[in-house]
Amino acid sequence: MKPDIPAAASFTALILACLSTMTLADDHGSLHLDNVWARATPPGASTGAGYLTIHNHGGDEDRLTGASVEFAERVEIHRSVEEDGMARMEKLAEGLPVPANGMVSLSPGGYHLMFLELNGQLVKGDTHALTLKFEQAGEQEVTLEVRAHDSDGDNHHHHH
Ligand SMILES: [Cu+2]
Repeated sequence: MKPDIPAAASFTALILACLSTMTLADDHGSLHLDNVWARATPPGASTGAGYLTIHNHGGDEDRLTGASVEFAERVEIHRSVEEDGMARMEKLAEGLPVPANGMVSLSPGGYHLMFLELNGQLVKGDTHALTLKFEQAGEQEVTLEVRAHDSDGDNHHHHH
């Protein structure tokens, strides 16, 4: 009689159960990406802006380090700042931190994705793939929706 065999088997089963639970919970890493949109651009525009909300349900800080799209040559992470009454933008060379158990919003007047050297116009109602690069979560692909130029992005806010 070997009483430790059933014990070992149930221990293995327990480990597998834990692993599969973790895999389900970790579907998109610890990140939840929400309200992903870009402003429609006028004909001939060479740049555009994109926005989203990044929720981090994990206990570790992550960092948005870059992004790519098919409709522009380059994507930079920018912040709008006001200095001496003048609005200007600065590039976040170190990326954008996403706090543990927290969130960060990219929205008009603040942080945004800057699409540079557009290959075509961003037309209201169109959707495009957006690949975001995170230090911890790696590459995450989401769908970006083009909204009216004056959209404030709140119309489609999604609660979870
Ligand atoms: Cu910008």
